[in-house]
Parts: sequence; C-alpha cells; structure tokens
Amino acid sequence: MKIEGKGAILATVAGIVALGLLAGRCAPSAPKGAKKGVAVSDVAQAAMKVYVAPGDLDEYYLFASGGHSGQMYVYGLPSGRHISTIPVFTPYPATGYGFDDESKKMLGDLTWGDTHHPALSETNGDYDGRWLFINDMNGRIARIDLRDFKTKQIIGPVPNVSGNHGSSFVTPGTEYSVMASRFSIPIPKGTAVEVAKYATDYKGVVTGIKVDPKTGEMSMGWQILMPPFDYDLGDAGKLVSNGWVFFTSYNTEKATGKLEVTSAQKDRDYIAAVDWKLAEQLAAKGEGQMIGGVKVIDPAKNPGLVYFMPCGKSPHGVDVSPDGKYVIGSGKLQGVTTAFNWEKVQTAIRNKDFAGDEDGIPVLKYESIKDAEVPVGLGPLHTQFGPDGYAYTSLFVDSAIAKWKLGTWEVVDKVPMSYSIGHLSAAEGDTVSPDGKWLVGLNKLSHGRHLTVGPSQPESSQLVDITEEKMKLVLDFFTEPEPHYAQIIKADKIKAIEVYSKEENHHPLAVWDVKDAGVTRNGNKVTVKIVEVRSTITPTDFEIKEGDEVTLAITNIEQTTDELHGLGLLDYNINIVVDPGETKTVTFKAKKKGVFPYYCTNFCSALHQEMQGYMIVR
Ligand code: RUQ
Ligand code: CUA
Repeated sequence: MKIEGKGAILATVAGIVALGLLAGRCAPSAPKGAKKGVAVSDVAQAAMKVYVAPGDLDEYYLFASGGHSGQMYVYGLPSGRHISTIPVFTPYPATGYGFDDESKKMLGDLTWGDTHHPALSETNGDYDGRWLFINDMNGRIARIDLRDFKTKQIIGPVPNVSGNHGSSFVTPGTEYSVMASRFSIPIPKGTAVEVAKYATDYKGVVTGIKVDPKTGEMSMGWQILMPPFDYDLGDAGKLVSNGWVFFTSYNTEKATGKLEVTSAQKDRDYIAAVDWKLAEQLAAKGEGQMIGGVKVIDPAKNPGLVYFMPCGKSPHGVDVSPDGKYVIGSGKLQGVTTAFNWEKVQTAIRNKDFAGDEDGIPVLKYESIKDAEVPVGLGPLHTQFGPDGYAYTSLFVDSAIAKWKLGTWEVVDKVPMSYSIGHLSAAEGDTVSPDGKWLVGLNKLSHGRHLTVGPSQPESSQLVDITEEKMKLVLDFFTEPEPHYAQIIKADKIKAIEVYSKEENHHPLAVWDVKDAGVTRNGNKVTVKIVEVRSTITPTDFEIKEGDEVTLAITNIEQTTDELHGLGLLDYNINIVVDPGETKTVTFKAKKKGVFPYYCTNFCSALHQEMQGYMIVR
C-alpha cells in the first residue's frame, strides 16, 4: 500500500477502527474526520491523535535529558519519534563530537556528565527558542544553540559546587541559569574534613551563572553560602514573584550515614527562597568572601537574601504557577501537595513572622504562608501547568497523574501511568503561558511493556492528551536513558539552519577551493588543509614525518542540505564529521610510521565509497 497524505490517514484510521471494533472497545464519540454514525474505539481515537503521516511534521519538540549518558535527546510530539541526539558532556562518534580540537577542549578531562534538568531560554517568562541549557552533576552547565542544535559552551566545574543537581533552571529573562549543590562538602574543594564534622564544616552553595542576553555566553554571576542541606530542584519566580528563585532541600537534619533513615527525622524540610536580584546587587558591590576563587556571599550577614519556607519532608520538585502567585511543593511521601501563596510569603517577610532560623537564615511559618494542601494522592513529585488554571502533579507512589485546579484546590481527574512516574512535562508547562494539549509522563522502570532486550531495559514515557476534561493516555514511547526532566516547545518557535553559509564561515583554516588544499610545514608543525565535497577528499594523499605535530583542518564546502561528510583516519583514533559549510580541526602527534587510509564516514553520494585517501608517515 502506498501511503500518502490525508487519504492514507483515513485508510489507516479505517483499519484501526476495524481493529478497535474487533477488540470490542467502542467509544461513544467519533473523532474529527471519521464518518458520522461510525463508532470509533479509544484505540483508534488515540491513534489518530498521535499519528503523524509520512512527510508530516510533529507539532512540538520534546527535549529530554539523557542522565548519565551525558547527552540531550530530541523527540517529536505527538509521535514520540526520536529525531536527534545532541552530544553535550560525552563524546559522540556519530557526529564526531569530542574528537575535534574545539569539542575536546570544551569537554576537558571529563568524558561523562550526568544531565538532569534542561532549561529552554525565556523572554518575559516564555520560551523564545534560542538556547537550551543543561546541567551536569559535575558542577557544570552547557549551552546548546538551537540555531544549529550544537553545544556551544560548557561552564565549569564551578568552584565550591558539588553535585550540581538544582540546575539549570533559568530566570524569566534568561538573566541567569542557576545551580544548587546536592552534596555539601568542605569548601574550597580540596579541603579534607571528617564526616563527623558535617553539620559545622560542610557547606552547600547556590550559584547564579550569568547569561549574556545577546550571545548566550555564560559567566560566573554570584554564589551564596548555604547550610549543609541537600539542595534538590528549583524553579524561578515569574511575574509577581519575578526576582526570586526557589530550591527544595532535604536532609535539613544535617545528618550523615544512611540518609534514608537519618534525614527523615523532622516532619518538614525547606524550600529556599533566594532573592537573585539582591544577590546580583551584592555581587556588583563586591560583597562576599573569596573561597576557591569566587566571592561567596553569606546570607547570615546579608538579611533579605534567603528565606526558608517549611515544606513536607524530603520534597523534590518546586514549581511556580504561570501567574507567579503560587509556589507548589510537597514531601515525596505525602498524600498532599502544598500551594504556598507568594503574597503571604512577602507579608510574612515584612512582618518578620519567623519560626526561627537555620545558620542565620530566617525560617518562615508554614501556617502563615500556605494557602492550601491539595489532596493529589501519594508521592507527589513534580507539578506542571496547563492553561485555564489547571495543574498536573506526578505521583510516584500512586503511579498516576493528578489534575487539579489552582485557587479552588479541587482534584478533578486522575490518570494512571503504567509505570512509576517520576517527572512530567506539559507543553510549555513551566512558562507564563502553558499550551495545554500534551503532557508527557517520564516514567521510571518500564515493566516490560516493550519487546524484550535483555536486562538493560529502556526508559519509558507516556503521552497524555490533556485537551479535554478527562486526561487520556494515548501513547507509550521509549527513550534513551535516562530522562530526569524534559521540556516541550512549540516547533515553530525554533528557527534552525540547515547549512552553514560560506559567508559566515570565518575559520582561519577554512579552504573553499581544492587548489588551496594541501600540506604546509613550519618546523615540525604541519597543517593539512582538506576539502570535502562529493565525492573526493582533497588531497587524496599527503606525506608527513614521524614525530610531526599535525593539524588537519577539514572544510565541507557543500551548501546543500544534509550533505555531511566525515573523515575517519584509521589507527589514529580520528573521527571528524563536518556539516555543510563547516570547518573543524584535529591536532595530533604522528606517532606511528606507515600508510594510514582515511575515508568519508557519512554516506553522501553514489560514490561515497570512493571518497578516500592515504596519509603517509615516513
Ligand atoms: S531529578 S532523581 Cu534530577 Cu527528579 Cu532525577
Ligand atoms: Cu562524503 Cu561519504
């Protein structure tokens, strides 16, 4: 059967309808496009919603973190199709990432990262489609440019930060991408103190990484000294709460050893509210003590900088409502989630309505700042928002998503997830204007709802249709390990290029004419300018001497979409991929004598196999 366009959809749907009828699962209403009077099953309805016909495009991008794979993964929604892998903290031979000089330098000594929480850049609290930030537990944040979906900068490891989990959340104007340390340590790094002195000698830090509004270039902003709690997740205030950033914390007992027991003594832990505008002012004045090469501001000496909001014990997510009025947080083992009222928080701060302090940081009174305890169900982890004031909370223990209403605090619907749900992501669901439509449950454990692949099982996600009053589970899809959080952005907000134009290639070693390709020598330093274009690598051979320091500068002079070329150099561990119009270099020592073939690694043309040459080392 030839499948093309909408006719094919109807044919396919007719088939699915028939299957649905056979399965005996009939729904009362027919979807758009189906013939009147024809009953359509739930399965068919779901299929129609997620089916993206050949040649058609998805409506949304889902950017999911790849956990300790160190990468970011891009999926289309509603199809759930994996479209791209963006290498960030880990070499990725498929795109040559981590093999050329520039990306090798960016990675430094670390060849792995643990990515958790992606953050799309925002303008006025809404995604603007420019950059994507992603944290690494090794104290780093990377910036991906969504113009070409490439990692452009990695900042860090940032001094004093140990276990950068509460990251890479951005402020509403992308002024900062923030960091909060999960593991407290004695600072500066390199100081060894026994764990018995944890409560006094170990410290947490919260850091603001400044983002240049034009270029996205990241630099050190400010750093704040915090009590030795474990800081977990964060979210920036928006609109009425703009200027603040919130972080959950656990182990406010400052305990050590078996935390599952020792850190569960108290009924409440805290959400830290940090006034980042004040932090910015203090940093500008040079406030703070130099530790590990950065100025660290002590909130005990700077009143107004940090407050603690008591929250159910061991909270995970903290999420600010689209209007900025509510801060939502809950204990991971509770049956309710708390909506804190930002106005009440400000009143409590003004009236110094404090319950005490932690290392000089005021603790607010829970009863004074909460608006409601919403009975969402067991194990609330993370909340996202839809339009019309609805909130969606993932329930790890209950394996479900609860839908509830801000203001009335009524739980209106629940949908079971087929596995234990961790985070969830709604379309633009953490911005000032959520889209609704789709919600993705990022499940932990897959419980075999896929073809068996041995003990190392895939991660699983489920797509939920949230267009109607009742949520509907419509698709299972399997993702690369291991998404901790994801963000969903409307596809038309991203304007990506498909080739690098010749005019904007300012690489000093770029060559656009095969006549300019070849070897130049300066002592034992050798530069080989290489041109790649269908279907020749020029030069087709070159000679160097053993011991030379060689730089290969490879330019792909194609200006045609998807005409990538590669350069694999055998026995030298060299694997470069150049996109159309791109130049990359790789520098190495010619340690081995002999004849070493090189070839194009990317299938590019009928004569791709002919694209080869020889490096001769005498
Ligand atoms: S997260 S423990 Cu960074 Cu919820 Cu995954
Ligand atoms: Cu160029 Cu294959």
